[in-house]
Amino acid sequence: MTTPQARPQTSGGEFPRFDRLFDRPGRLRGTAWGLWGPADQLGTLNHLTPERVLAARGSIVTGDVVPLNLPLTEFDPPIIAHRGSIEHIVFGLNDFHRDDRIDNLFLQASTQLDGLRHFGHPDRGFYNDADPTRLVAGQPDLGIQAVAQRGIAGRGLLIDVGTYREAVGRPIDQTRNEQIPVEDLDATLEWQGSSIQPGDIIMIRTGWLKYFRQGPDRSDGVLRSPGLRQSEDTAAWLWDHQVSVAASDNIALEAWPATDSNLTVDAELTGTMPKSSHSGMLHRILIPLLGLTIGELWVLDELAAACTLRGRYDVFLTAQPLNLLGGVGSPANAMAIL
Ligand code: UVW
Repeated sequence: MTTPQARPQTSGGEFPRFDRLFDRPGRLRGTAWGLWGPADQLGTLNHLTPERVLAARGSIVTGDVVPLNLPLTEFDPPIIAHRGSIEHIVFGLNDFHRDDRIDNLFLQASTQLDGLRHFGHPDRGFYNDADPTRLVAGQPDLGIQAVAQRGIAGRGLLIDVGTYREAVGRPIDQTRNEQIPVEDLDATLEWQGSSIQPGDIIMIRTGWLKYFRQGPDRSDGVLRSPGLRQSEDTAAWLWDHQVSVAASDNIALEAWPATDSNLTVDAELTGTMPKSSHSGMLHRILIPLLGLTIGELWVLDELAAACTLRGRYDVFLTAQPLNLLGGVGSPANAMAIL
């Protein structure tokens, strides 16, 4: 089902900008569906062409390796209530042998990748018009195995908006769901002396994970994190830069909860679908309409320190999800090679 290295099927061969997606007819309007073929399962990962992976060699300077993953057991109790904590059982068949297994593993409970099954758009559906009845265990459609069988490797680019905002005297408020506009991302890139190249795996460091790991007061029981602004211009920015993956060190890439969002869906406005914690989420555009793989809870602090020292923010990046047929998400298994 996968279409590795698919070329965009567009008139004239040029890659359409976000606003051009709204010129597309009928069901395709405002979506990337069909751009990489009707059976495509990879979405923006198609930007990671062999030529771009090869060119990413140029980002390796010292060979230092920086893993970007939290422990699988990091959050106990779980950071999102319905994603339980793992139980790791080590046992032996005799005194001189050990095996182990994990029970209750929620694939998005720690540093993760969200695959294309994770969200559909309530008015439009799932990426490439996938049949929702097939998005179940044991079926391949939009499953994370398609990503695992391809692998994620290429040029990674850290966008350290957290440090930039501190440097300009406007620190991000880690205690609330502050919406970070794309203007701040552009300003960060300029401040770093970096620019995004097509196919980049971008890593947006807000500083939230570092703050959260210090154990802030959560006595009101509400999880909040700053993140990308919930607006169409954020989606356009990600699409027009042709990023292959957008990852971050916060809970949802976008601000959480999405209470200040200006994104609406008809199904909720007309009352055919009840509002929920997903109301207003940018996920509903990025994953199903644009086919963007998202990374969350990536550990970016050591990488940020190393990038500051070397004065450059591009790295060679790999992330290898579990080869799980029909998986919705996966531990990211991400690492940067400097
Ligand atoms: C949230 O919903 C907070 O994030 P995700 O489901 O993408 O992990």
